[in-house]
Amino acid sequence: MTAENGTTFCEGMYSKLIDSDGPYDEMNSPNVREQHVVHVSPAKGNSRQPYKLATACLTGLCVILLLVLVVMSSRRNVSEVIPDASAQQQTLPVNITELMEQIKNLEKENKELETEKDILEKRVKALEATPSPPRPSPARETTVAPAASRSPPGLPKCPADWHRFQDSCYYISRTTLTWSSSQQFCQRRGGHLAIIHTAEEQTFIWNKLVRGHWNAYWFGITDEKAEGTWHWVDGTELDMNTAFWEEGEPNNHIDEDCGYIVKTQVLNRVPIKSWYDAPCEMHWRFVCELELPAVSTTAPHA
Ligand SMILES: [Ca+2]
Ligand SMILES: [Ca+2]
Repeated sequence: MTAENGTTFCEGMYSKLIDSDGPYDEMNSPNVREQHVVHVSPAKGNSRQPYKLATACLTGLCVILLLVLVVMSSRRNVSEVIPDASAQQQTLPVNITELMEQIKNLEKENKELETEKDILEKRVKALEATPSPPRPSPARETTVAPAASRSPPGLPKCPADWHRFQDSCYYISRTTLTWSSSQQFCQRRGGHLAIIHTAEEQTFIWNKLVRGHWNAYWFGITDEKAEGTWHWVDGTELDMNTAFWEEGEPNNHIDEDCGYIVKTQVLNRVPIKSWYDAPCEMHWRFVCELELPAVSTTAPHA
């Protein structure tokens, strides 16, 4: 259907409507009526066609309007989204800058802490390498360990961190080693793993030990050479009358050839029942003994 035909149909429709309503007097005259009839005649063949056409026109208009609305609203949405995006773009760099700043600060702190750690480690190493200095005293005394054979006049004293009992000094380690490494540690300091001959000595040592869940300390006894026959590190055999094994020990439970003392949190445990045997390769703390050089004023070591 062409536009010309559409115009004709619309005019026809309009004329038909006027004709049916008949608002004007002149339209009632037979001439006018005749004239109108002539105009209407093209649509006369199908009386429903004008309504269809009007509907089509209106539908077309509606579609066009709808399209216009859709286009306008989409443009509006875009214009609304863009400011949000631009706002995010404005805030994002700020956040990133802040985060970068924080990362830089943390890296700096980490570096400082690492430097501090290195310094402390060096200090610890230096302290470990330096032999314990003698305690300052008004009366001049020599250190005991390296000069044991050269007995100075007067009463010898124990090095720092060593505890005096009768003629011996005892060192309670804070680190753990195997039994043989513990013995070597003590030997390097002029002593040996503790040899315990009396209940008093055993109690003295036990009182110096730190309590713990199962705090174990090697001392100088082993049955490595002959199973069940216990010898001290000086080669003498253990006198069973002055042995302080826990009940049921030693039991050589898992090939256990070295002796240790246990001090636990249980307060009713007693020092004279605190010896156990364990595999010598286990890492326990240990007790060193340093025998002081005999002087005339002190009794010889029992
Ligand atoms: Ca054994
Ligand atoms: Ca055992």
